[in-house]
Amino acid sequence: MADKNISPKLPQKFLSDMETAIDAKAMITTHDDIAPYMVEQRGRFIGQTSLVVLPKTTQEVSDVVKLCAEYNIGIVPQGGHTGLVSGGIPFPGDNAIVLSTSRLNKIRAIDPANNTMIVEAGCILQTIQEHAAKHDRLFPLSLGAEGSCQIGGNIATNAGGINVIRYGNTRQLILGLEVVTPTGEIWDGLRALQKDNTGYDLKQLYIGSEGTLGIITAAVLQLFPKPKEQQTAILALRDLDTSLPLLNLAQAMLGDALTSFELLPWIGIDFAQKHGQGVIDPIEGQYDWYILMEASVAINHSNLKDHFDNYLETAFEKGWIKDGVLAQNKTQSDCFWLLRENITLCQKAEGGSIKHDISVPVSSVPAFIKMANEAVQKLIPGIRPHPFGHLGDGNIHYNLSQPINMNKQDYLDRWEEVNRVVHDIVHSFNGSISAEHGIGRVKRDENQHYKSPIEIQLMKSIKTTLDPKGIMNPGKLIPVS
Ligand code: 2HG
Ligand code: ZN
Repeated sequence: MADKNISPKLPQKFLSDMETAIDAKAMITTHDDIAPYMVEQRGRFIGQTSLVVLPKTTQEVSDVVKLCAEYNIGIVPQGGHTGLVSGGIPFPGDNAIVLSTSRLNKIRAIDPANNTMIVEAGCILQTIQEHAAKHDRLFPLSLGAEGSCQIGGNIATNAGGINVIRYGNTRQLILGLEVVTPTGEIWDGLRALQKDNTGYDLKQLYIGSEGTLGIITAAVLQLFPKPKEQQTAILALRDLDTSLPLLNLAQAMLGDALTSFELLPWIGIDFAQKHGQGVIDPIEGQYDWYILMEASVAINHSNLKDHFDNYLETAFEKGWIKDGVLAQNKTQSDCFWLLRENITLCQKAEGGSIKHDISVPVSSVPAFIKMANEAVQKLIPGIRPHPFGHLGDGNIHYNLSQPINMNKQDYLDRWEEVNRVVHDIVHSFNGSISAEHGIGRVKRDENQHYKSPIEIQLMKSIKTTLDPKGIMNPGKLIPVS
């Protein structure tokens, strides 16, 4: 039942109609119970709403949306709440409710012969990976938050992760979608087809639309044969410039088997060792740059290890790497990935961190890093660049830890100014200011700044055509005035 914490902005009639549309138990209305849905990952913003609904079926989602459309109330879809751009919370003044997909969490079907699986939006990514594995299949989307992020959110944000070099972004892993439109209609596009050339590819419009065009309620996922053999290594680089020839050599000597090629800086390894739990740096000594790479094949007796050994030997001979460790077993490779995970997690422990999730052509990554490092040092002497991430995709998390003795808030107050300097450099490489985290609210204005007027205009016309009342995730991705 609605209680006194309901904001006066939500009409009483709307709330009682909502109770008819979905079970009252699926409505969260008290301040304390709403609070966890309002705190976003990075803790930069606190959302505000007086209602969170948790529908259990697509029909219930449709009923909720119809009601919101009738009363002109905004809807912010929220999945596992692991997003990094404040796309999943309503901002004060948005007059929006939150629709959590958490209870929409059935695996509807798996068809191993077709290499597909149909899942609902609220399924946890790791649950999906495990279910596919039970059927000797791989769902290759993999990222740090996989234990709690939901596939609906992954699709809505076109998530990337550590296997993109081999399998592509989420966009490449989806064959069909079920979507509730902003008028509450249900579009059943759950087709499990490899070929479907029947006009505009609507699913691709929804993928990456960050909840601004409708609510994804289910999806057909593309599965792959499960890898039978895997090799993981950490390499210490001679310098940043050798990262590119090393990548190209891996592509030449390991071919399609290459699944991850991640850049790690010493500062990240240092933070991870200082603040992480159970983190081990497998390489003795200290180098400025490292690569964590993995290769896998889906057949037995593939000689992958021999190919990998040859690769490492060649890299040594050329002088591109100074040291390298090949994981001897699964425990050791898990250890390498734990280090990688802690590079993400341990930035927090070193004070303020100004973030960028950029991409440039792979061949420009070293030049970008050098140019950006120089520019930010000039802007804030003592700033500690912490660039890491998916080098194989040209996607670097160009994060900047605060100078050691600077006040954290004074540093964070310079967020936009620093972003502009870094993004101008990204732009000069014809890169992207959001490679895999999306735009949300955090990068909305910055996105407008860099995209051409025609691109913005096309995006706006799509938004206003599909969501004329502007109720879907208001204020995110693209502002419509
Ligand atoms: C990763 O690759 C994530 O670990 C998070 O995308 C990156 O901390 C970040 O900015
Ligand atoms: Zn990443």
